[in-house]
Amino acid sequence: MPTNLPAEARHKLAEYQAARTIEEKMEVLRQALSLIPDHKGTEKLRRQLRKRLAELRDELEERRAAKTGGVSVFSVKKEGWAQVAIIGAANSGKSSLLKALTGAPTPVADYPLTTKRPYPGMMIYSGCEIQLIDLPSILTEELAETNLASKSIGIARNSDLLLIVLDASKNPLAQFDSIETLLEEYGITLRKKRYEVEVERTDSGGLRVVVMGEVEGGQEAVKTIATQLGIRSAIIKIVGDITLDQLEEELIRRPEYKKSLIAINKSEINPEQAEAAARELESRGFSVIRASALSHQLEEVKAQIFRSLDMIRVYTRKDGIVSAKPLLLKRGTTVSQLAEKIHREFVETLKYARVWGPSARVQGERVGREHVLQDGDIVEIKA
Ligand SMILES: Nc1nc2c(ncn2[C@@H]2O[C@H](COP(=O)(O)OP(=O)(O)OP(=O)(O)O)[C@@H](O)[C@H]2O)c(=O)[nH]1
Ligand SMILES: [Mg+2]
Repeated sequence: MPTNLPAEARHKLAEYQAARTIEEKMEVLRQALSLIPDHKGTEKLRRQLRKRLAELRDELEERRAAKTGGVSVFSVKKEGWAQVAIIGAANSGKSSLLKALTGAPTPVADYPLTTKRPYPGMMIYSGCEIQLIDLPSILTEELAETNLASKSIGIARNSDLLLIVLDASKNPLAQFDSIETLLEEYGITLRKKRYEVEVERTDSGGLRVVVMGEVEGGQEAVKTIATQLGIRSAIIKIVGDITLDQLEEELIRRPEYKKSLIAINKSEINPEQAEAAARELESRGFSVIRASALSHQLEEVKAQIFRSLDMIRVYTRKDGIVSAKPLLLKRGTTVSQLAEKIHREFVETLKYARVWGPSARVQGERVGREHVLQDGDIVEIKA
């Protein structure tokens, strides 16, 4: 077992999986933490659990505020077709970018930790409304976690894209590494995983392991880890190659993949450093853009945000008239998913659709429910 935990701690973690209410979960986590010995090998797990605890505490606070009719300053109403969360270390220029990209009023100042709550703004790009949310810094200038980090990350978790802002005039790579580490501790990964683990609990029948790929230690090792975590009866499907450390992480707390775009801001102050950092991050497979919130030439930043969302624009047509504004949809959306998005009842009555544009073989082609749409399509739904 990778982290080498005592049995009682393991059992507590298993109980956590089964806990239903927030209070229960918090109690079990507190107990688990007290049972995990304090040494190098358990450091990461302890940090992850403490963060989970912080998030649960935030959730509880929000619920209590909602019950008494209060509105938390930390809730943001989703507007527009997609949400982009702006995150980064203090003073990197997040608020300045929000202002420059959307015109929304948000406090900007030359001292750190100015932003104390989320500020939304609407970015218009080629007819699409995309909500950007400026968030309190998750790290100080010295790269220590701030006390609002869990709240900011909570909002980031629910967004479609993270715009990670680095300060080119300081130490952009160190900032990025600290941000990535902190996000991982909060269960968010910026790297697409090469494997997929699915646990389907069953009432009886013991453990069944289905592997399509290479698992360190083979099926027996998977069963051992699962049993130790209190999973006794389940079908565990693993697709791809995975180490036991990764498997354990998936079972204790599955990291969630988030799309990201890195903006190296203030790049006009130190263009060489900005360029070097950009190249390094690109070589690690990330999308990077050099930016300057002061330059106000942010068309390229807008375009890149739009591309990074990886969404498609689809226009609807009714009685021969094409909608002025497109709908923004996830790549891979089908005709029936589009119908559902327009109106729930539409899905049931949907007969066929006609499509003009990139996904049509002939213009005005008649297609079925499973037809996959492409950017720029015009669709008329026949119900
Ligand atoms: N030279 C230069 N200064 C910038 C740029 N972007 C922001 N600034 C300045 O950097 C300082 C911090 O900007 P903010 O936008 O408040 O930074 P923030 O990331 O929101 O910081 P906090 O919310 O305070 O943690 C301000 O003095 C801005 O004017 C840029 O591209 N170039
Ligand atoms: Mg700010």
